[in-house]
Amino acid sequence: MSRLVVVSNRVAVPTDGPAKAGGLAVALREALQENGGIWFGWSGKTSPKPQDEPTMTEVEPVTYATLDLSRRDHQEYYNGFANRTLWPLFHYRLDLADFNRQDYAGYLRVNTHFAERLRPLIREDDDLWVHDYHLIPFASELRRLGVENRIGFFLHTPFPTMEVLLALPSHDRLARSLCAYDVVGFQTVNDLRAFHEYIVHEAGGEILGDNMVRAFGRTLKAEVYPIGIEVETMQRTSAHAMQEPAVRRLVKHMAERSLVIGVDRLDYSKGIPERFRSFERFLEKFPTHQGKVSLMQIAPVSRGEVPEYKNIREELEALAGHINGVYGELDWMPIRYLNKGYPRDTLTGFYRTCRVGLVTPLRDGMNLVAKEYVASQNPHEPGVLVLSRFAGAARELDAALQVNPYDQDNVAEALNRAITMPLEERRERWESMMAKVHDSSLDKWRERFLAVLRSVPPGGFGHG
Ligand code: GDG
Repeated sequence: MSRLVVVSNRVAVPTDGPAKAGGLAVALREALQENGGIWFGWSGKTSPKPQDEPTMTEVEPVTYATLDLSRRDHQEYYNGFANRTLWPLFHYRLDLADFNRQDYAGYLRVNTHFAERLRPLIREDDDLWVHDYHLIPFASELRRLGVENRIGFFLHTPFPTMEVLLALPSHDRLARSLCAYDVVGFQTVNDLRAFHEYIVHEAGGEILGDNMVRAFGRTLKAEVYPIGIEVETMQRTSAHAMQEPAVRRLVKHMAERSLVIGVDRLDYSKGIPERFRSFERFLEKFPTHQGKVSLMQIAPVSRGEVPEYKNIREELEALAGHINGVYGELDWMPIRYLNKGYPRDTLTGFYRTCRVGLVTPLRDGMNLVAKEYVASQNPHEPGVLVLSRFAGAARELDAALQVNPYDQDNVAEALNRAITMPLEERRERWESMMAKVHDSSLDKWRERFLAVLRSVPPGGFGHG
């Protein structure tokens, strides 16, 4: 079988230590190990004068090829266009999106430079799989350099509706470069629908049968591939994690009380301030829970150099302080806000210990935390998932208590229902969700995408 070349913004090089590798990194590494290949992308480091050639790390049968970024490229490509333009725009936050030509030029420059550096490493029959919004123009840059291999793309974030995308000054070029791929994968049918809308109404393209799209002089496949988690591993580790000191400490400390858990990168798309306010509303509306139910929010810092991320951090500190000040007692605090990360195994034990998983993003491509919470539950006594309807995961996890995260009363009522839900209903809902989590496991997601990519005829689906 042909080799696989994975391209992503960050590369999980095993020699950098296993602790950093998340579920996605493990799944992609496994795909590479099956047939051998290359994982190419940014090293995660900046340097004043980055070397021109990628640093190669061989861990048979995989080659990890990484490039450093200059301070300027890091600022314009990563902190700038990727995380201050595309990220907010794709999450429907036009109010936070910064449209800046210099950053856009930096984004294109890094994509071009990366494509030029990868070009000599590509063999004729390699299949390429590019990931996420940082690298949308990557395939068109490779095509310009004469690469005719199969190239697939997976977008981990939502794809916004046409009206939102049109606010991006370079929307045309971006959409055109998406069409340079042979297969484009989205998280949900909503994202695919939004892409179709743009193709038909803005690009003058056509939707053909069998999930094919024709636009900008190319034909490609655009489909839904909901991403998942390593279900069995999660189930196993969550049971073992109950013996971990951190988890035992938590269980002991809880005594007769119940915990609601939130776990998110500290990001405005995750709706954490709205969640804190909804929790306050819950205590106000259902005072019998005061002194008995706490929200434990784990939120490791993310993209700390971007101003909007600094602002949200300050907002959350003030909110948690306010709510704890008003409602807290000597021996009970309503919100435990932990601004740091925990090892993955410990996290699964936390999920299993907490009676409610509160996952309320304002917008999310999928949201793996929702699926991880479900997979980590004790089957005999599962907790309840309260899930935003704006998370991609809501399409599959319809047995969760679905909420509108903007509606504090709605979230407060769902929390009350979750805390008081009888065991039988908890089990029924959990079994239904668990079946869905199994259906879209990380392995299945990867295998399905690669099978479709490998079925693309040599030279692509055709031009025109
Ligand atoms: C993007 C899309 C899409 C969090 N805190 C800790 C920790 N985490 C882990 C979680 C989970 C992962 O980070 C977060 O994944 P999400 O899916 O929830 O969100 P994003 O980071 O925004 O991911 C998203 C995803 O890509 C995949 O396509 O679902 O929509 O935005 O796995 O467990 N892990 C550890 N300690 C922590 O404190 N170890």
